Amino acid sequence: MLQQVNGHSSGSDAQGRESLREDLQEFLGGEVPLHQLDDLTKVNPVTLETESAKGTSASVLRCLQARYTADTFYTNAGCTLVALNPFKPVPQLYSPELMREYHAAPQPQKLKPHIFTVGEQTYRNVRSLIEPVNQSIVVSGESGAGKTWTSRCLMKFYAVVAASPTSWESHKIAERIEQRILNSNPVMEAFGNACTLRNNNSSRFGKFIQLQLNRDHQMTGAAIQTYLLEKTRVACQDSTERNFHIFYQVCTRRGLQLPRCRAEMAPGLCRPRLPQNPQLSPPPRLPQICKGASADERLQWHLPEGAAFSWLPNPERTLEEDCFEVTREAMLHLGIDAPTQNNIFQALAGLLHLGNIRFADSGDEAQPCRPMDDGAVRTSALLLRLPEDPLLETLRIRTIRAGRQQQVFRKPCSQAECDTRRDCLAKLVYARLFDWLVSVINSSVCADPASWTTFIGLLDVYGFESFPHNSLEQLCINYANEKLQQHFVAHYLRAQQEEYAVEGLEWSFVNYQDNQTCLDLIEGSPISICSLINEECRLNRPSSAAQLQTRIESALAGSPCLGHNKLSPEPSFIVLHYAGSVRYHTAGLVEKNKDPIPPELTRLLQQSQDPLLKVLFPADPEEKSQEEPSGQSRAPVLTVVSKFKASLEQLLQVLQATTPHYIRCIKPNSQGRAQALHREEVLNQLEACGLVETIHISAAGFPIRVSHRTFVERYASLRRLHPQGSPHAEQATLRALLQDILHTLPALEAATPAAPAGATPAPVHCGRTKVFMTDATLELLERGRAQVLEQCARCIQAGWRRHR
Ligand code: AOV
Ligand code: MG
Repeated sequence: MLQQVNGHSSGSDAQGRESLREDLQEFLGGEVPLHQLDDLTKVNPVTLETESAKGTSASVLRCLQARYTADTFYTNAGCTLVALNPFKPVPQLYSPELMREYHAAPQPQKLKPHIFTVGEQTYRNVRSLIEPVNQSIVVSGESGAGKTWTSRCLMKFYAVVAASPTSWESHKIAERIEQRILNSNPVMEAFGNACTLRNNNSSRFGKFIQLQLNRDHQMTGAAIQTYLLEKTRVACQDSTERNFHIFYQVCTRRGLQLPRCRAEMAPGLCRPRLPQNPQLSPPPRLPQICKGASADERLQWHLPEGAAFSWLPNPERTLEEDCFEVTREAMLHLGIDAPTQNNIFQALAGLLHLGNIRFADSGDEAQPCRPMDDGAVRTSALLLRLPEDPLLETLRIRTIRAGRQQQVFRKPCSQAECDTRRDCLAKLVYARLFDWLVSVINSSVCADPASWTTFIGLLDVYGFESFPHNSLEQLCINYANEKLQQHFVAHYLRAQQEEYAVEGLEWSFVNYQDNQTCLDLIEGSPISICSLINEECRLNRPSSAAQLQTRIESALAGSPCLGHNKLSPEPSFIVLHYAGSVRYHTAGLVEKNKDPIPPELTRLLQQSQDPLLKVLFPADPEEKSQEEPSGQSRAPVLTVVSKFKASLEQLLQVLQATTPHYIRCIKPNSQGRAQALHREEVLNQLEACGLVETIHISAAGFPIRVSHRTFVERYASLRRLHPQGSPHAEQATLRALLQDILHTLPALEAATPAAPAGATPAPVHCGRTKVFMTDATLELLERGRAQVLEQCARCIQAGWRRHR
């Protein structure tokens, strides 16, 4: 430990250690003896809430910094767990042994703060009386903070602690459900993640995974719901970013060294293929080198070495996420066989070639644009198994219906329109492919509805982001983060305070930061940013980016969350989000929100001879008339924003029907460097997410609340341990019974071996309709109950023996 602290200090060892001590002293408000330093930084006897009374952002920051310096990445902060991104492999923190240790601990909260504490607490809640029984873990934090990593680790945790023992009997590895569920990660990340300025492995879609548990609380399946994939990335990438990982994978990094952490992510790769007893099997050998596509495959997909693709920026930059073999193995385990995979990769190669199609203006409005490279058209048609001429025709010529007779007109597109149609075709194929993959994964991992009773939901969405250029994608992403922040505020801060007041509990109110004003600005009615963008789509009028900016700024001028937009060379508006201010550019916003799909494109894809595209684009059941009006259908078209809003609302409904647990991921620095904590950046994140208020409230709060009746029903038996009070349970009132049970608490506590002398009594409060308590009190009651049940079982056994 001493070495670690020394090793991390930048100046001389003694100096670094001394400054750490000073920080801690300031934080704790007292002298810290050197010998305690190790304890403080390593074991974390100081959870943040013990300091709540004097806790400020600065003191919280100091505590986190001291812990980070000592390689302690998790810290309790009231009802949330703060997770600092180590930005380096820490394999010992995520070993199955450690998972089992947290799972077996009588009181996991007493162990070092960890995501496994949250995982275990959540799991125990499923088995306890607390309503609602279904649980969710909401992992939040800005882009690159570690949300996806955390939710992946939690999935592994449940795969270990909630594994169903019976599935070992099966003879095929693919039948182990936990492994299959874990295999969904590399596949979804290959197709849905990409390297951005903020994160090399940035999630470009939101994910809510429901881990389904049976009556014995074993994982029997899962259901994955995804949210708004950033499909524009297929056809348009910032020059400093990349396309989705899968495109780089098919182009193959042969011989890519597979880092250990990546290898662990691929359960299929790391496990022996034959069923073996987990206790007896030798540790799996990890592959050292990642295999790419074979020369034959590359030939078949027309991806020769060194080929340049305009939709594949920065191909020279190899990431650990580029391992094709991991994706293929995982797909295989999910039931996507080699021929189907081959088909998928061929289609992806077809999209890459599609991206190389360039058009030159014909110089005559009546003449369609000329493709600059016939090879690209030919190859993409070949790989997508589309007829070449209709492909070219669809990209270059728009069909319009007009007049009373609905006459069909064919209008050559401008060069820019051709580009848009090409991009649209790629987005259409990729988005359908992604959705199809999700449905295939779901059908592979989803349990029969009769076989599960409860679930634990894990939410991992794209984190808050602000780039030099932000568009509709960022607006939606940040809107989702605002919604989640509100859920957090509503759930923990407001609900807790309000309920205390209703139940007549003493409470000193804390001011909390509400983000309703910002949400009103984004989604409120009648006028908000969303409604104004939707309105532009509905009116379908030509309007410039500058006009949209003016409309937003004048209609919403009264909102305190609309920033002052000065010195902007491009039309834009500024939103002051809870996590920081973001400038959104208005150019292209309306078009992106409309997301028009020319019907000719869909019809073209329906002509494909490719078995996969045939599934993705089935022919219309009843063949409609040949041509449809382009762009102006009669039914109100749902905009991207409206669809996203509806799906978010659905998600929040699901979350609201569960008991939520929160993990706040914090990014110690924006460069992704290990052992570097930038105070300013961390402070911003702490303040933005209202962490200090959370600590205040949770420290004095009682997170467990149970109705009087449920409480009495569950714990009435405790009165047997320490009989007193109302002798005739049947006649006693609910209140009296309740009091009797509560009276057993001191005795229960005294009987706890671990209870230190003079410990404060277990905190519990009896409100008007509910009993309020802390996790510790719940544990105490549950232990007492288990003791009584055991005594009863012994009595019954003894009586039974006597009767024989
Ligand atoms: P995110 O999910 O929060 O961003 P990730 O979970 O992808 O962020 O984390 C970013 C990177 O940080 C990972 O690829 C790892 O390299 C590293 N990392 C995170 N947590 C750990 C950990 N516990 N141990 C070691 N390395 C870690 V985004 O998806 O961009 O919002 O949209
Ligand atoms: Mg992520």
